Amino acid sequence: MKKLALYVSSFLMAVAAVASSSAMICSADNPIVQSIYTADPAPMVYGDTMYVYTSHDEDKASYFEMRDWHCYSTTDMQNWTEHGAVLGDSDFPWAEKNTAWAPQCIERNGKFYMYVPFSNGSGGGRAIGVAVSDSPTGPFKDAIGKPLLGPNWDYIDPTVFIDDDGQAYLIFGNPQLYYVKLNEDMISYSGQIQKISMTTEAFGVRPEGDERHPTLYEEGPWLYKRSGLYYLVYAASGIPENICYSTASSPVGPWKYGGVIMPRGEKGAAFTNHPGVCDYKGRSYFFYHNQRLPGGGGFTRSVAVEEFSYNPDGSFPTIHMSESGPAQIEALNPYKRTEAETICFESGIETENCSEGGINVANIENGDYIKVSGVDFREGAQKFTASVASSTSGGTLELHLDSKDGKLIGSCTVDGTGGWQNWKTVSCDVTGAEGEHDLYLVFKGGSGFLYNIDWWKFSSDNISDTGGIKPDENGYYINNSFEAGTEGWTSRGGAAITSASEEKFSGEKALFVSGRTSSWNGALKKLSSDTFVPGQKFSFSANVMQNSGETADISMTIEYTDASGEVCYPKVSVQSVPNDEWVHMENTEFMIPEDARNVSIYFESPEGEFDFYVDDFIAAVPGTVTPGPEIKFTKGDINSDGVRNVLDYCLALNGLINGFDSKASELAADTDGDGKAGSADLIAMQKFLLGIIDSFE
Ligand code: FUB
Repeated sequence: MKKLALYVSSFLMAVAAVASSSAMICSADNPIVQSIYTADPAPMVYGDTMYVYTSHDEDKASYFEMRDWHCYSTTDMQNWTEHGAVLGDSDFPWAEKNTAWAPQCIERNGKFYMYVPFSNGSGGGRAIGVAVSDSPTGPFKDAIGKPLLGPNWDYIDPTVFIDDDGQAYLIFGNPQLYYVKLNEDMISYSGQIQKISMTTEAFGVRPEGDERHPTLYEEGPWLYKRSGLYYLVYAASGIPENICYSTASSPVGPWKYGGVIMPRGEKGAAFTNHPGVCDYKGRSYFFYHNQRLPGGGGFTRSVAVEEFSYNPDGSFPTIHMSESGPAQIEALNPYKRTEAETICFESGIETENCSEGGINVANIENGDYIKVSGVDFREGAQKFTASVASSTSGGTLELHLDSKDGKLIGSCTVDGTGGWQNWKTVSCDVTGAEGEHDLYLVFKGGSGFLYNIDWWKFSSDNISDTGGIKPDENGYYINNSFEAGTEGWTSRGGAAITSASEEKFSGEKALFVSGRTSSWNGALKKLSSDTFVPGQKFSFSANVMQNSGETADISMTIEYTDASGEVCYPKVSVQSVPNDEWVHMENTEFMIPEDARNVSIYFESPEGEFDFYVDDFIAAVPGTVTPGPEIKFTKGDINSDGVRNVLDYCLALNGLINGFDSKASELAADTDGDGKAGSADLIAMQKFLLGIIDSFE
């Protein structure tokens, strides 16, 4: 018990402070979990989702009373969905109970490996176990039935990292840091456990340092690589802890001390801290813990997160604890089923395992509420449906916008269902929910527990069950005429985007794209994956014109991020646009690639920086042909230069192989007028050029 005794004595002063701390009133969105106390965050991005694994401090704990690890996920960095306890001390028969400290999870070859520290059940100190699952949200199982590492009093806080060459490393320890090379199976290792050199160059000078702690390093290492540099971020400086970092050109050092990231003395800080660093959707996030929840203290901690940007030289900025957390990355779609345990902030509720699978919200009492941040009701919701259960006589579920006392948009009566896990759906009408708002589910009723909720969703006549737009009677999902504004189109690069009346194909206005300083500048619109589902085909079309004085190409292009994180730019349609003429561009069968995310469509001209106009942009079901200007063409004159010669033959041949530049070229190449250009048309062109025929009639 040497290590435990040391920990206890170091923490005595802090414990005294905890005991005297009073509950704080907390009404913000950080910490990210309010239903239980969480600590030691370990973020992991898998697919398009950010997961965070946490340890779990028991309510009213007076030491590290920790029995299980929980998992939460988000796709917007404000609303977190709880996945419950995914692994616990009862899953490791060899471990001493109630000693479940800081975890980390990593994916390899479709399996998820969680590394967790315990006290060894048969003595000798701490030990590190490994559990495995087929899913990031568990269930995880002890992979080897014994400690992977240990026992040894130093062995806590494993961080796991797989380098570009496939070698996996586990780094761990307090106060000495160790590393070991994991085998590809991730549940065994090769070679000896190595000590990392604890020099002050590597980890800074601890002013009041002793034999065991000559450097700032304390515990909680977090290893990763960014732009060829390895980072080790860790809790430092003794009690209370701050967060510092070191960098190296190899995953095991030699390390060079980098400085303090999160200082001591932050409002609501606990005497420990613990980092987790992760990039997600092009942004960087720093996870840590504090004691900011009501009832919080050194042993009742809470995980929080901040967004940050690295300095240009790759060093860390100073990061402070905030109550608001990061900006929401994207709005929540309320027309898709949302798990009730998807929460930005809540008051009073608990969660539990649901008989239908997953988790449900429970222990709801009068006045409790859940805040869901940034919900986009778009043109307006008409109905709300929720799956509820109640062993008592239920209550009312009120829907408010922007605050728990804000505008009431609907109120659902929940009756008893005969059991806390007897699920029934209830619905109510909704009025006045348009555009983007924070949604508050406010629970009202008598005394005691009222009802449980498993999931909820809104509906509208215009929106499909998957949350996408329903096509109108013409098959159109989007029909932008630009009469009333830019209709969701935004600037790409430095271009100015306005709804202007100087030129238009139909109506009074068109989208005017001006002020371009580069050929890739233009106009862009985001395509929601709820409607524009990857792997499905759509028809995209628009009318475009330019008056640069010359004929020039205008292109309609999709921009998306693929599964490997690369940004791709497939062309939907490219048209050669004569000066001062409206031209129709159309691709009636464009497939959005299966692995596409963050999909946008944009117009640009690869040939210059001239202004151009777009009118009647339509996105529709596949095969939809849309109206455009009458196309002028002469059979056999593929480049519309007024003469029919060998160049036209070459352009027709190229068009058949690689696709035509414009609809006019394609129509001109269809010399027999059978609706498609083909080899018979090429033969006819040869005959024409050889003088065997003198017309294509
Ligand atoms: O949560 C228990 C211990 O406290 C962790 O293992 C340390 O990193 C510190 O956060």
